[in-house]
Amino acid sequence: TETKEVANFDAVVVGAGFSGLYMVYRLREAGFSTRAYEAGDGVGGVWYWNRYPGARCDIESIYYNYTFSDELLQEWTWSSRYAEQPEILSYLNYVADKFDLRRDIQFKTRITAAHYNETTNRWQINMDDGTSVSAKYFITGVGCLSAASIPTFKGLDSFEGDWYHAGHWPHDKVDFQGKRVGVIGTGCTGVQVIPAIAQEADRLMVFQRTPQYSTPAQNHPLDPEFIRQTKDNYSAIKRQIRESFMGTPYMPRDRSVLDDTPEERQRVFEEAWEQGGQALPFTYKDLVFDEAANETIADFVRSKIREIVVDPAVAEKLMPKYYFATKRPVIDTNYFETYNRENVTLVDVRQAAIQEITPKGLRTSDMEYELDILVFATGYDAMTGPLFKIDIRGRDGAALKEKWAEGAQTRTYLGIATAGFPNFFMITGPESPSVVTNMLVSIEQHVEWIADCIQYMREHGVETIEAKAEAEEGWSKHCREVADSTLYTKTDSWYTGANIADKPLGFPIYLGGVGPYRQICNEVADKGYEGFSLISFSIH
Ligand code: NA7
Repeated sequence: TETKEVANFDAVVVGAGFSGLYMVYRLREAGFSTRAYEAGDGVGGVWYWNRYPGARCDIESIYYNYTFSDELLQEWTWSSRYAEQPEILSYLNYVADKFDLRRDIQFKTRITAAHYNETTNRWQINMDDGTSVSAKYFITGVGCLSAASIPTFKGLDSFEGDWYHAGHWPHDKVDFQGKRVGVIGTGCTGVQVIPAIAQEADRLMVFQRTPQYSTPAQNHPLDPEFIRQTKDNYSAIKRQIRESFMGTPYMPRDRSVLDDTPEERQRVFEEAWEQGGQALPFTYKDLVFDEAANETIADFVRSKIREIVVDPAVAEKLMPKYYFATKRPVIDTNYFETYNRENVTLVDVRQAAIQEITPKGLRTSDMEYELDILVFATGYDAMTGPLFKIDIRGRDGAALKEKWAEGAQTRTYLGIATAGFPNFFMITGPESPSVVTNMLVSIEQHVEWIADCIQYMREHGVETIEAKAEAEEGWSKHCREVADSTLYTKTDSWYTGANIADKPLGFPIYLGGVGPYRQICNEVADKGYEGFSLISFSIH
């Protein structure tokens, strides 16, 4: 189809979630013409789309917000320890209003392609409405978990009931009353949606393939005194979370689990269980490095599941076997308790696999289950998935997708840039620490680093910046080495790409922590963007 070029910008940003909104703000403040394109009809990104019942953040709300504006920090107050999706979405709308961001965002428009033009040194960006714009900088804020994965089950088209993927939930409330509901998947999403649906539906069938470790969120309303203290001390807290491993003020205790007696361990684990949230993985320093250390905590969680779940046969089906915390640790409210409800059935689809979706429901190799509603909590094509939905082409028309298909899953420099793609920046890209951390800390750091870089280029008359092939090779190798020193790479998950058929396996996440990572990025910038080629205007 013919495209019509309508405008030129300094920068085009993909998405109006946490990343895109802040990128627009920073670039506008710095005086660059910027336009963000967003497929949804409102701001929020994943928090706009994930409206399923029970959707909640797994990072404590008080640290899951922007920190760039003191005024904003003081004005906004979260209601509970872990914020629910509607509250997070209200926050994002509040931010968009406060900083008048919507005027630089075009909603209901999806970017379909971005091609680098080597003659003009500009990006040509095409939209799904047939229009096209050009920009000097192309910046993606597409999120890491925004490309929904729906397994290709035979017969889904024939299903006579309603079906939804959790990440594309309808805006109108789904009514589960009196319905027979099936949920496929017991990852973080399944663990949140299952207890919520169980309270409403007539019957709930959970189709579980891999049992999950999940520990109590111990969610509660926030105490006004705690809020006041936190707000009063936010600059110190901010420093702490920026220097931390995970982007929260918590650090793993500097002690090996194997140095404690079994009784002492039990006491420490119990205490962390009561504290809830992400306390358990932080009880000892070696839990994700050493198999024997990991087994102690894995055993503890399994014993808790046996305690909670009344029917021993159901409890046995729920026993997780992978290394604890080598998938993103899941926290819940009444997840295992839900299996004690009379209206809930756990179906082990590892033992009898799902064969097809039928007009009336779902058939496993040994049974047919009649369903009115089917919910896919089947996850995402993480990290690269959202980028690959756009046809991104750099020098010589080379596609990003093809570049990253060769041998390794990804190759980036710092998770921000990739060789062959000048003036292209990824916010929370593959091989950055983002997805294993508090995304907000990673997002702010990336946005600020990118905005500073673009300002540096303006000040120094630099036309293009591009990662050097050897720099990205070094970074990808470093990421892999750090990952290989842990147990993470020994578990199949969306981290490794094992959850998506035909996806090359890898480990495209930097596990060195947000603090050390920030230092590395700052050093690169301080050395005049070491590892990048900077090409200036040539005046003849
Ligand atoms: P996850 O963590 O990838 O979980 C997806 C779940 O769906 C998981 O239990 C999968 O089982 C299951 N699944 C996927 N495909 C199938 C098929 N074909 N049959 C049966 N079961 C299947 O995604 P979430 O959305 O829960 O969470 C993603 C992240 O979002 C989360 O970590 C937070 O950071 C936010 P499997 O384990 O593959 O056997």
